[in-house]
Amino acid sequence: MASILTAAAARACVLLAGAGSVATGQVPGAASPRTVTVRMIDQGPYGMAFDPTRVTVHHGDTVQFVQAGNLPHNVAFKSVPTASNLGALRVGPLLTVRGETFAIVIDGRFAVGKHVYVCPPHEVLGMAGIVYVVDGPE
Ligand SMILES: [Cu+2]
Repeated sequence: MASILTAAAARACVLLAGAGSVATGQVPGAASPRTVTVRMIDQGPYGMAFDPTRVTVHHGDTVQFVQAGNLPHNVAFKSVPTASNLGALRVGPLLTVRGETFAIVIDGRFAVGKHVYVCPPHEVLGMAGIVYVVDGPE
């Protein structure tokens, strides 16, 4: 009797585990956090660029900037929604070594909307980008 109950309980656990993995991976609108990579490159029409120039993210996602060039680059937010409160995130560190990264978690400091940033040393060359923060499913 006891062994039958144990087997039934084990089957129930397997079913629950299966349902859990489906829920986190497949249900539309329940996307798990993503990491979006933006490369800082010494290329593009004006010599310096963020690649891609525009990314769209949800709260919980991470935007990871990667130094992929030879000149120092950084990220400074220039125009953000009024409700955003970036604090110390407003100006990131200067990345000087190829492969160096700077990751930003899109948390409550970021309001929904358009966040325009530049690389201050190369702003005059058009090195700029946009992080769009959206809610809900893509
Ligand atoms: Cu730059």
